[in-house]
Amino acid sequence: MEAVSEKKVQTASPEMAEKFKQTVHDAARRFRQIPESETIRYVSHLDADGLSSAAIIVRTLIRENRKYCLSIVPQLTEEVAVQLAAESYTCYLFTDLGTGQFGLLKKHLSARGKSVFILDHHHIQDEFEAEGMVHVNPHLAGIESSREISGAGVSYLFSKALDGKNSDLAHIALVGAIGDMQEDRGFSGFNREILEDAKASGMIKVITGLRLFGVQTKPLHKVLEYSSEYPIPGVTGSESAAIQFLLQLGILPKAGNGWRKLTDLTDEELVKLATGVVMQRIENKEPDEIIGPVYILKHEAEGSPLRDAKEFATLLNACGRLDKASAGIGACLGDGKCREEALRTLDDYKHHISNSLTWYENALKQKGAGSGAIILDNGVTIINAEENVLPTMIGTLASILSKSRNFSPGTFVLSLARAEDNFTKISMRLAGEKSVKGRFNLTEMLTAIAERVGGQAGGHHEAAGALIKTEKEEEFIAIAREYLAQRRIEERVAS
Ligand SMILES: [Mn+2]
Repeated sequence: MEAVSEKKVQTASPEMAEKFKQTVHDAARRFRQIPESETIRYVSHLDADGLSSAAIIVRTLIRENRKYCLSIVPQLTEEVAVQLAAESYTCYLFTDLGTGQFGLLKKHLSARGKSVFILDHHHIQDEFEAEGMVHVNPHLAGIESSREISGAGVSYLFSKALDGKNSDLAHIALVGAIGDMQEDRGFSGFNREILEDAKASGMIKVITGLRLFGVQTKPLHKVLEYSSEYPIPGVTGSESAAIQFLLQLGILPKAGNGWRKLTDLTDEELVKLATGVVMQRIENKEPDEIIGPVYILKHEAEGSPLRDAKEFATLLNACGRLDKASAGIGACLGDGKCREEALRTLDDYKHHISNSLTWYENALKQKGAGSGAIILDNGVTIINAEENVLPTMIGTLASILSKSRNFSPGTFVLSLARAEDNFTKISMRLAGEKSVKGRFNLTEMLTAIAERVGGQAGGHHEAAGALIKTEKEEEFIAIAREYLAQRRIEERVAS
């Protein structure tokens, strides 16, 4: 198994790509004009993409002999912008955020004579250009696809424009893109170009195999049991069925006293397994979509969660959400101590996930449908976890639930949890296949709802987040129920 199937994907026209690259090079040119004596005030986003961006930029700044001061934030709120403005720095750099807060940065930083660099890929807002502000974003060149480049990808192109030697950081940009769910059985657009750089620098190896999560770390039968992205009928969801399935294929799930991992299988067994899995999925529309490219970080140890780029992205997510951002950044850059801490954080993260799922199941059982904590309308689920789930984990909970079989395709999943300073964090996802998801722009929808209670939203087509005042929760929920019910009616009429 070697060749990776090329997928037909919508990509930017050569003119758009050229235009975007020009803005990257202009940004690098203007960045070089900053005197070396200046300390760069650098802010990045807390998710896997934001931390990957930070790893790339930190390494770049060190190589450029630049002093910097880094903060990782979950959201770039007005409070954060005000705090930053009060600091004595004159040059600010933002990655994987800033586009959605362009107006805020203009008002608080640029208006005070500070120079601002934004390297981002989120949707542009009404305000996107100003004197003294350097704004790099593919959308500004008309590139609308959310799969072509991540925040880390934009950071990487900027880094490479500063110095070609930085092409050895390309693999980190791919981890960021995977974290932002841009990989879909292959990369497209700039991401594909970045993949070529990563292969050329020897950091990444692409193999064709079963696209199962946890192959480096979990026992094989567990990996099959938990294959929720590509379910295997009669196998996924049951540990005993997974073991039985392996035995039927003539693959021993155990070696001695220990469970075997996918990485322990012989080539012959791998073929048997791949064939068996595809046959088991034969009723599915695309039974073989479970086979595709797998990205191996060659310099990481076999059996480590850091070796599979997808697992690495999860590890970064864990670090960001559990306040260990610097461990995640260090792990990207190969620091031993950071690696260990990041791996411990990944274990903690798994506990947090299982705790929040337990909370959800109990809340469902105890109070039933229609209670304050969980509202199950037709096609709309609203979960208000209040203080029971960390605000940084509420998006993960919504994602997991939206992928579970308990929600019919097209169900909107909204989850709320209390954050600091009387704010409530909201996450929005949509259950169902990609084809269902393509019909809605969740960020647009959540923005419409949140703005009616004075809140702020951002994100992507398929995953959106918002922040509102906690006192507005009830009002928000009422508006959301009405708005989403209406959208479902319109959708039914249109389709
Ligand atoms: Mn991003």
